[in-house]
Amino acid sequence: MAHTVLGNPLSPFTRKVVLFAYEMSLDIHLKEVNPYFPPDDFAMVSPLKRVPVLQSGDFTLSDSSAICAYFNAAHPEKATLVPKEPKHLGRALWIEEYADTALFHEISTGVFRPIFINEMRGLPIDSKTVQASVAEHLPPLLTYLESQISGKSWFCGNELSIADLSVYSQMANLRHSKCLPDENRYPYLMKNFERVSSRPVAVKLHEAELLYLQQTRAKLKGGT
Ligand SMILES: N[C@@H](CCC(=O)N[C@@H](CS)C(=O)NCC(=O)O)C(=O)O
Repeated sequence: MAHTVLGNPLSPFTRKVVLFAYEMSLDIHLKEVNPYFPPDDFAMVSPLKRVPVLQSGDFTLSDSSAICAYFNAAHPEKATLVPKEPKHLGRALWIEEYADTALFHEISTGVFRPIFINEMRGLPIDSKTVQASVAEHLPPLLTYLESQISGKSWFCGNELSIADLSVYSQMANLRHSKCLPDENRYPYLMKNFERVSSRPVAVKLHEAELLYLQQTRAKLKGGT
């Protein structure tokens, strides 16, 4: 069955769900919704008015973690991204939570919004906020993540999991902002980022995001 994901290409939570589905080779279609200017009836499908939202036939589900858990349970034959070993499972869900809360908050308020949301609103980049985030607020979070992957290729066990996809999905907005962390300071974390980035599904999605950014900027310039 084809799944429709309502979301935005630059939303890290949408990115997580799309990557998760692509890695599972699920048939999904992204339908663009801007959560800051949502359609009138959006609360009917997303009670918190957030993206992503999954629509599969008459089944609707909000929240990236819930959607990934659903995909995983609905397709047991392809369920490799959520570890089964109890400690790996616990750690994967913890790293996902850390990325979804602490990392999201800092990247969103400290970097992404001061650059891109300002740009969309015709405002100058808030470089002071970006600099403070990159120099002071992000490093402790990145240092923690580095400590969790140090000496390893993947966050949990010896394979790609939802933990890697969750961290990547947040950090991809640092790449769009040209603020990726220094690989000498966070060697294992940045190698993990590169490892996920180079997966065919991530390359495909990144190219689509760059195109989306280009088109959005062209529309802004054209005043449409
Ligand atoms: N816990 C949610 C968070 C989703 C979320 O915060 N999405 C943002 C976009 S990245 C959003 O829709 N924000 C709109 C708002 O907060 O009004 C998830 O994992 O899906």
